[in-house]
Amino acid sequence: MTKRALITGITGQDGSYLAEFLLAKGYEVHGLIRRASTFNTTRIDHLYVDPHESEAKLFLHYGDITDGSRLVTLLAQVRPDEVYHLAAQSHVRVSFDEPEYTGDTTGLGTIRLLEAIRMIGLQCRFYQASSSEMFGAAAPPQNEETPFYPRSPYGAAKVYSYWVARNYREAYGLFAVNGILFNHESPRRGETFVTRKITRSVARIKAGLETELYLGNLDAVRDWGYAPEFVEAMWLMLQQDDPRDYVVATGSAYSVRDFVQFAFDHASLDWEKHVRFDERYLRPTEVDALIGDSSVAKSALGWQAEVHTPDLARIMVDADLKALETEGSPWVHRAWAHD
Ligand code: NDP
Ligand code: GDR
Repeated sequence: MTKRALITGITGQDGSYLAEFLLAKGYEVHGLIRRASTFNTTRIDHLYVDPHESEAKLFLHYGDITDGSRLVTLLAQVRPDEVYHLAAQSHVRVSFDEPEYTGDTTGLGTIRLLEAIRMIGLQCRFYQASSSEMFGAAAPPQNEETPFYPRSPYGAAKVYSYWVARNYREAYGLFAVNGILFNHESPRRGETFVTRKITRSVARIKAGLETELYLGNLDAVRDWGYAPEFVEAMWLMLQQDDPRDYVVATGSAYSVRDFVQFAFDHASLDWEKHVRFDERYLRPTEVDALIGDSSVAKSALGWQAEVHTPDLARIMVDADLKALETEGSPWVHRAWAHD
C-alpha cells in the first residue's frame, strides 16, 4: 500500500527536502501551500510532474495554518498516514517584531492541526517541528531532559506547540513526536538566516557585486547541521514502534564568527575586510549557545550527522557561487531591515 503524507510548510527549506525524500521512498505527498500573488514554490518546482503527462505523486493544496476549518476539510480529503507539521513563522528576529502573528502561526497553528486530526477521527502519525530555540538560555549541551527557557516570542510559541503535541499523545493516544532540531542549513536556506546571508554575500563579493556584509552578534554559538540529513531523522521518528521526543543535532559548536571565517576562506577572501557590524541585527534577548546532545537519536534511530559546520559552509558557498553564474541579470538584492 502506498503511504500518504501531508507536509505543512512544504515550500520551506525542510519541506522541500522532506518532500523529495518521501517521494523517493514511494510516498504520495500532499503539501499545504499559501496563496500568494507571486510564485512561492521555487524550492519544490523540480518535483512537479504534470498530472496530464504521467502519474503525479505530489499534490499541492491551498490553505493556511491560521485557518482551522480549512485544516479540517484538507485532512478529511487527503486522509494522510503521516502528518509533518513544519509550517511556522520561523525567523527568531522577526518574532520580536510580529509576536502576536508568530504566536498565532508557530503556536496556535499546531493546536488547530491537532484538533482537526481529533475532530475527524483521523488515525495518523504526527511530527511536530520543535526547536532548540526552546532551550534558549539553558546551558549547553542540551538534550531531551534539559528544561526549556525560551528567549523569544518564537521560542515561546514552539514551547507551546511542543506541549500540545505531547498532550495529544498522552490525552488521546495520538502517535505524536517532537523532533527537537538544532539549526540546520543548506543551499535552500532562507536568505535572511545568518548562514545563507553570509554565503550569499561571499559569492556576491567574490563576483564584485558588493563589498560589505552587515551582521549582528558574531559571538553566538550554534550547532549547524545539514538539512537533507535532518529530514531523514524526521521520517525515522515516525517509523518507530512508540512515539517519543528526540533531539537532533551534530554535537559540535561554532560561533557565527567561525562560520564567517570558513565561508570567506573558502572563496579566498579576507572576512575582516568586508564584514561590518550593524546593531539592527541584534535581538532584544539573544540565545548565546546551543549545542545538542543527540545520543538518544543515535541509539534509538541509528541517526547521526555526517556533515559538520566547516563542510556545510563550503557546500553553501559553492552553491551560491554556482547560482550566481546561472542567475542571469545580477540584480543587487538588498536585505530588509531585520534579517
Ligand atoms: P522555512 O521558514 O524555510 O519554512 C517555513 C514554511 O512554513 C514555509 O513553507 C512557509 O510558507 C510556511 N508557512 C509560514 N507561515 C504559514 C502559514 N500561516 N500557513 C501555512 N504555511 C505557512 O522554515 P524551515 O524549513 O527552516 O523550518 C521548518 C520548520 O522547522 C519550522 O517550523 C521551523 O520553525 C522549524 N525548525 C527549523 C530549524 C532550522 O534550523 N531550519 C530548526 C528547528 C526547527 P511560505 O513559503 O509561503 O512562506
Ligand atoms: P536562529 O537562526 O535564530 O538560530 O534560528 P539565525 O540564522 O537567524 O541566527 C543565528 C545566530 O546568528 C546571529 N546573527 C544573525 N542572524 C541573522 N539572521 N542575521 C544577522 O545579520 C546576524 N548576525 C548575527 C543571531 O543573533 C543568532 O544568534 C534558526 C531558525 O531556523 C529557527 O526557526 C530554528 O528554530 C532555530 O534556528 C533552531
